[in-house]
Amino acid sequence: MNYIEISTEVKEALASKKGVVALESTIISHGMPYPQNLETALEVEQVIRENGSIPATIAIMDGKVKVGLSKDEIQRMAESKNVRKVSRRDIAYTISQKELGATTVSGTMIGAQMAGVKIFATGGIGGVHRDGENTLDISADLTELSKSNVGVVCAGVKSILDIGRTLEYLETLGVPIITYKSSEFPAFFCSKSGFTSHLKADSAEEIANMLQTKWQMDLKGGAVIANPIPTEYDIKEEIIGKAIDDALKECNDNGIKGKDVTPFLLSKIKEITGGDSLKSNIALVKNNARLAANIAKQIAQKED
Ligand code: PSU
Ligand code: MN
Repeated sequence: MNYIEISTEVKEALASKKGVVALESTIISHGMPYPQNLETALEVEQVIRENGSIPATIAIMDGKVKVGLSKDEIQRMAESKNVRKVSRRDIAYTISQKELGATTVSGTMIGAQMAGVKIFATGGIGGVHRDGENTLDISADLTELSKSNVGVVCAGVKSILDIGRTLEYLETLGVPIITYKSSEFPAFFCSKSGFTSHLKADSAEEIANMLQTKWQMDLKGGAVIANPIPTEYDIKEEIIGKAIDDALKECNDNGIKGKDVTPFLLSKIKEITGGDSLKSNIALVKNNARLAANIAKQIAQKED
């Protein structure tokens, strides 16, 4: 197929049954400010290597889905202005126009599936927005999780979203939600959300077993693998709750809509918390990369 380019390193890793972990590029282009976006993207790749797997950052460049960006390409994603935020609906347009595109969780899952990468690490997934029952603002990440066979390791769902409705929606779509070493679903900046996770796993191996069983049974789609933020980076609910409420109010007052909502809220919350939210965000992404690298290794070893 002409529309995908897999780096030599990633191709070799897949062929030699090494673990491979997909990484998204929206977190680089739209989720974090420069230069922390660049530093984090490179450090996260390093964490994956240290844990015995190979990173595959995914983006849309030069009319192709690129799987496994070079350092220069990551830098391009971190520095470029006007990068299109690409979810499933935007992929064909971005490729045919040869635009630069940063893939969201949904876009990255599609690239990973095309390349045969089964595990993906990120910070947080999109979900049902607050007031989503009226606006119908529900992230394409959720439907993608029911379509593409990729396990997504994340720190849960931010309370900028309606966590309860997000979990209900995932249940309707048949997407397993499995929390690592906790029976409570995490809320990104907080290790606890007040919502029970219907599944729990105590090791990377248990998670790998569940995913492989699902795919061997041809039960399509991925899974949410929720990894609570390390406790030392946990932000207190009263602090983050107020920051989120203020950011949401400003978002409404400014009439921000659609795909601009999530990046706007992330940057406002960073401003309101004086950068603490960004520190936590970076720590949790690395923590997710570590778990994802271990799951990817287990899956690769068990494949025949
Ligand atoms: N949540 C974060 N950081 C992010 C995103 C979500 O904490 O960078 C990004 C991811 O790429 C996710 C996307 O797939 O936002 C969801 O956007 P939307 O709500 O427009 O579907
Ligand atoms: Mn949306």
